[in-house]
Amino acid sequence: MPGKKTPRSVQSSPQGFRGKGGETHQTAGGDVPVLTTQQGSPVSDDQNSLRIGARGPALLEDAHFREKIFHFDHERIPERVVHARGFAAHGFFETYEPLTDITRADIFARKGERTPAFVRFSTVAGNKGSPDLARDVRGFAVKLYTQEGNWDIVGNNIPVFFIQDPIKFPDLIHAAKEEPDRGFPQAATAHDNFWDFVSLTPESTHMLMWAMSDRAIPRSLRFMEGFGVHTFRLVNAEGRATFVKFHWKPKGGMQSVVWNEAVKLNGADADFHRRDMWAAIQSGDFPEWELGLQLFDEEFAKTFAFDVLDPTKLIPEEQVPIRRVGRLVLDRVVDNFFAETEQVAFMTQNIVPGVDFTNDPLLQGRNFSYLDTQLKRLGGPNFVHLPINAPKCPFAHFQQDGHMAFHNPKGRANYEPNSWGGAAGGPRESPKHGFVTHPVEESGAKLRARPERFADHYSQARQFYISQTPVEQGHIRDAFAFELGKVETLAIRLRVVSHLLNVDGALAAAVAEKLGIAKLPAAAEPARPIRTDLPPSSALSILLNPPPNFGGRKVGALVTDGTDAALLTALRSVLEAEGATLELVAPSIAGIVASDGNTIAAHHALVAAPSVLFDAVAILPSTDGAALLATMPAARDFLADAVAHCKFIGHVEAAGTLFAKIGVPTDDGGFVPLRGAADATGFVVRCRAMRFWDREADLPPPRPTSAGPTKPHKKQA
Ligand code: HDD
Repeated sequence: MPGKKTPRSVQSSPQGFRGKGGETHQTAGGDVPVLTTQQGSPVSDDQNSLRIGARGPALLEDAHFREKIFHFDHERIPERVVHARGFAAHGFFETYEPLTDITRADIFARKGERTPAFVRFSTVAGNKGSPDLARDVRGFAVKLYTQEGNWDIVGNNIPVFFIQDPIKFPDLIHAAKEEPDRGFPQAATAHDNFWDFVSLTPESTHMLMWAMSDRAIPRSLRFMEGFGVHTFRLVNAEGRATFVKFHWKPKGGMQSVVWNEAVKLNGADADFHRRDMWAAIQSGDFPEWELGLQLFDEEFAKTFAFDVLDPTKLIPEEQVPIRRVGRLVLDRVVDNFFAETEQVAFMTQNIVPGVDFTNDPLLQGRNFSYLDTQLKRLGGPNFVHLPINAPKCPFAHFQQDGHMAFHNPKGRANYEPNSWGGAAGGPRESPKHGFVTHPVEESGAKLRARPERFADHYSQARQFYISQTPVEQGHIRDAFAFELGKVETLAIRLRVVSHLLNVDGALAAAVAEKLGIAKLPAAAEPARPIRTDLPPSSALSILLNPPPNFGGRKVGALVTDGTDAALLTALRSVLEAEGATLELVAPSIAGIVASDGNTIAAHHALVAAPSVLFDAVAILPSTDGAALLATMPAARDFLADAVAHCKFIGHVEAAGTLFAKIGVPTDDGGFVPLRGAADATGFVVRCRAMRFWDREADLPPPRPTSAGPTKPHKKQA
């Protein structure tokens, strides 16, 4: 007899494995279904493969083992070549008012109509397992399952892009991702190849300003804007076209972290953004954005200072105001990450009647690229048969067969025209309802060239910079210094500074100083005169557009045995009323015994919950608790980081000994005394400002906005 068998463990089987009526074959006991092979054959032993004798050779006839390992070996599909790391959720788009005067798009036809949506957020450069808080552009891809087909707005959280021509996309991405000889750095542009490429590509300058700004380190995917980037067209039933740029405006306002915080968050919780999104949706605090349209006509396009087909330029909101036309709400997490988030196939070419492209060369190139990538990743031409990619409206065509064909038409007609007549003849084209390309007149020579008006690479970079608050400008300066500090080749660092000189002289000088560059290089030769008359646009700043309140944010309360129970209750209820949450961080995960003798469970053990996880902190120990915390290095880090990251710090008097021991000066306005339950409201009101920026030490004095780019220095020999 072979050796004793290990006990059989039977897992619940997904619905797809059940019999026709949803009933299971047999049950292993209770309601637990019997484990089967993919072919449905019941399995008796899933612990031991088939062999001759307990110590003998394995047998090839073990079909269950073969199938199980075969399937496992093929579980991975290629990750996206860019935007590999992502997180997605379901929701809906709700139309505020009919827009039939502007577009015949069905989604905008009826007030209050809800269209199912699926949104995937991503970073660009990192691999699938990279951390969430990499300094990077965030993808913001929206699939709208409209009644007239799927419409994908495949955008980013930055309204411009690095390059103007799609032929440079492989170069850009090669340069940004890990260097090919060493395979690092991952999910980071702070390396020579990236800065070499972008410094040789001056059209990147505007986007670099955004990428080095706090936009590239959002606090939450919920608190960032989204942009369609390109100029598109909306076309109404009469065939009249209007240019449009798409914007997603977060209802919870914009918010970012600081770089030092991002670095620490990546260690504390590499899944910070996905966990945040998951938790918000699961708690019913549904993330929401409004769709904004910037609508303009040919006349505006002709008079605008830049070419509206140039994806390295934006149109300031002050020049073309944003009209809010609906809201996007994410209210359901996925059932299965692979089936939905990994297999979703966004494609810029997915547009619907009433929407059309423009000649933006980058957009045209993207329209070509996205179909290719789906074929590679999803393995065949039938990826639209996957539930996440399939339209939710009726569809009918004569495309057939191919790998994994799920929707197979019945009947004889698989071509047209045919003479089978009626329903037997299958679908027919509809000149009335079908998509009609806007009939733009085009003429010209075949050539490889860029429009002259694309050549101003610095004016809007400068406009972006002067639109930032001094705090934000300081962050941009530090980000350039950090990234270039990782660049080993001096010539590359100097080349970047030579471009910054065309953006803002003080910025270039500050970055150069931080890099120890004693003599500024000559400014790069601009291809077009740099405009210094573009006024600041407050819409470009995060801090000039503060969130409406502290809703959706989180306070971490450092508590110990003896913590004031009444204060804790008051704080929790004020935060709840604000739409925010309170999480308790205690010396041990077992929790605390509060001042009223009740045991309260902790959300986190102090060692596992640095203050970077929270938007603000409350230091609420008892006197004895403060003495205990003073002995704990994690408490010191908790507090020191909260101070360094300019967070509001509510505190009881007993926390004073802890502050003194740790050496934290508490006299700035970011420390809010909590003398009792009555002070809870005041603390939360202060938190609405999100950060106490005055604490940031070496801010440069606010500069007049009229400061122009530094004159080109004499060329060095
Ligand atoms: Fe792209 C993915 C956004 C330029 C080629 N892109 C991808 C995703 C987003 C963007 C959000 C991830 C979609 C998802 O979540 O699955 N891409 C942009 C934006 C661009 C841009 C806003 C400039 C305005 N992309 C761009 C160019 C090309 C591509 C110029 C090629 C010529 N992008 C791709 C791709 C990807 C992709 C290789 C990789 C995975 C995928 O498509 O599905 O085809």
